[in-house]
Amino acid sequence: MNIKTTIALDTTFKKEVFEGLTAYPKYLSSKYIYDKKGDKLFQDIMALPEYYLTNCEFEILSIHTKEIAAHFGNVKGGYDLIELGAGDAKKTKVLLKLLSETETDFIYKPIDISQNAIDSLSKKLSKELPKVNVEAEKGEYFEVLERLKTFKSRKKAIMILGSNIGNLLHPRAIDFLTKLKETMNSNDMLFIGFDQKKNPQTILNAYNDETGVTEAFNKNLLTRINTEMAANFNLKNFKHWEVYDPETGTAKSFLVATKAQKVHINALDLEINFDQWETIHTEISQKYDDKTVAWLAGEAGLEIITDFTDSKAYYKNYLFKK
Ligand code: AVJ
Repeated sequence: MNIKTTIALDTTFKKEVFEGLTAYPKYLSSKYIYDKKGDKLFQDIMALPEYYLTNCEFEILSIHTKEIAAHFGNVKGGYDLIELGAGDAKKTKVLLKLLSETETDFIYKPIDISQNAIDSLSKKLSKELPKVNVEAEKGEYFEVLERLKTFKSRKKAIMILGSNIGNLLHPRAIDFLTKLKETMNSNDMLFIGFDQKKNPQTILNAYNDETGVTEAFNKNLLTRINTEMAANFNLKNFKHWEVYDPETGTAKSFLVATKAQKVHINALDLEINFDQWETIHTEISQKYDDKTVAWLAGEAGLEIITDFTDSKAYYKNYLFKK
């Protein structure tokens, strides 16, 4: 290996871009969509009429607030309400409000990969829900899980909303759930949102909006490579493409090269060849049913206590214990 290669692959982002774009078929990880612009585009997606997930989960948390709070309990010594990927906590606020009104002893620990999100959330919560004790942290899921292991003594309720788990293929989801379980004590709770299988057209529309917000979101991967790795992707030469397999429940996003082209990535000292109609697979958004969630839980050694759904049964939040 020459020195240049060692320097060029100095971040995981670069390493993964190198791996994914020199593989066949090509792929990139959706976790890299989320820089400042990607965060904003995802906010825009959540406001799309086609993107039903957010409203459904909001409805679930609004209707079943009391029941969810009762499951978390109001224990002596209090508990930590840990939210992984909290974002703007729009949905969680409904629950926080109730917990605060019922004088539940808890600390809200929102965790997000975006420092931006963490800062504005802490500020907003101190104004809107001043009685809630907030300790926000920046961090990645798995890195945070490691940290969670170290405070095993206090009761925990862990929340993961937004069907974020859907970005993981089943084996990785099982691995994730297993690691979560390993951080839990027997009275800890785990509350996770899983988007459900439904009319395939409804799902396709959610990931293929007319206005092109999802396309811009998907293409932000290329924009990031352009700006952070001095590359020359021409966004116009790629088309956003979504497929959904109703049998497996897997929605997949692609960027398809509409013409043959070469792209140069300076920071990686790499030239990438695209044939016409060659693909880059960028994201999976897995859809679930009860059988699949029960299987995942079983593989991870978790028990389903109950689940909550919206009026259209588009979405479900499951409550697990160890
Ligand atoms: C944030 C992973 C839940 O897969 O539905 C939205 C991301 N991608 N539109 C999802 C996303 C395209 C979203 N998650």
